[in-house]
Amino acid sequence: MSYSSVFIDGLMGPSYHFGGLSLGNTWSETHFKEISFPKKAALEGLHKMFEVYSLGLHQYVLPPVRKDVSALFRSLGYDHFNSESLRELFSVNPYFVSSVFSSSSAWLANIGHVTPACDSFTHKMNVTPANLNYCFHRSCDVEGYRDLLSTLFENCHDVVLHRPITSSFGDEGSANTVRLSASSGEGFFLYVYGKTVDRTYSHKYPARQSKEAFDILVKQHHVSRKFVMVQQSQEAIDAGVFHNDVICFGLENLLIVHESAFENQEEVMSYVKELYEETFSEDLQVIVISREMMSLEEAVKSYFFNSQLLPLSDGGFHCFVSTHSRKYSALEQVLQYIQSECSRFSYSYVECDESIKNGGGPACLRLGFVASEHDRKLLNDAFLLTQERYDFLYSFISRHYPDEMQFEQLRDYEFLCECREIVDSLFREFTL
Ligand code: SUG
Repeated sequence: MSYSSVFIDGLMGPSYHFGGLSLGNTWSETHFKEISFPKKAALEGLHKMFEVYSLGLHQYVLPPVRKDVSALFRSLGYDHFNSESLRELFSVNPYFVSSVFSSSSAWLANIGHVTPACDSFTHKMNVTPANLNYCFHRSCDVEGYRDLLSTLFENCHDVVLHRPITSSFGDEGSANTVRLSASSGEGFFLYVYGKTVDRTYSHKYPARQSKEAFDILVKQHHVSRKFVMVQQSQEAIDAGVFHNDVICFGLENLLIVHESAFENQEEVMSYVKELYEETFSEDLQVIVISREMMSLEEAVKSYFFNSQLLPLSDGGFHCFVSTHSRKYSALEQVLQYIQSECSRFSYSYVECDESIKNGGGPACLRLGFVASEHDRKLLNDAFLLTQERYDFLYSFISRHYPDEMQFEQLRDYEFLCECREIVDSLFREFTL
């Protein structure tokens, strides 16, 4: 059976802003309260989707998650969402209001896990939404994600959609998974965790992803035996690597990783390579970017490792590097080195500056997985990106989204109601 790649991106919402909500994500901390540009943010994301679609790949687009704001206000102790309760909540703790109106649902790499049918003993695609328990604002998206995923897969009778893993164990979705594969298409997963229950950590930043969540996931999805659990280096987490996709990426038989990504990196990498090669009798190419070539600090600041790697029909890899990464002097050398090691590697630039200011590069913006033709054709067409859909969304966003937003507008009831109305209209346009 043939499998092809599917990419699902979310649209940035109209109240996109910089709330400083993510401890350990140095981007979010740095840009706290800066003026944001919601229209620009949404159009940049849409443009990236169009670039993927233009390469002939299957690209889907989800509207921003629609949150039950009244229920969220009730959970925070207020009977209703109205101008009085908003004013009061904002003066008590603006963090709550910022969390409820955050557009974090656009970072779809965190929406959940998809194990394709070919990698599961069930021979079915298994899907688990992430619990995103680390940050309150992200946990506000979980119900909405579940609804969107159910709608996306509603015609796929063979797909198993699970409940999120218990929130006792942090799970941040596919941002901490790298799916490599053999030429047969069979997958080989790297599950990268930052913490386990039996150790206490006293470092600068807490880790988000727990090993226990992966233990549960492997069992729940009946993942076939080809996977390795790898521990993120605490040094990297403390430098701002809050997800593995900030320091490592890969596809098929290519893995690109910074020297400081994992604990005991050399041993771990030789084990991964050995196991992959033993399993498939094929070579795994591991390209390690040394600190000398790009320091850990520069890896985080440039966000290069969050480039989006795509498979080309001629067997090559194409990488969307953010224009932001270009500002860093080490980038050129890194790209030249990768190309000298892997002749199938090409790249071009995409702009996603607004998203990056909150720590979301090209790869954060998408959930990527492979699906059999049978499963893919059953995905809900309401979300399929086509030229027509792109044109419609482009004009809708250009007409309706606010050009800019000040943090203080989070106390403006009328403004927030307008933002909700924009999301409601988008849902109607998607016929949801
Ligand atoms: O969870 N930023 C997101 C960025 C997610 C990036 N995803 C991946 N690496 N896959 C986060 O930290 C910041 C929101 C704010 O501060 O307003 C935020 O949620």
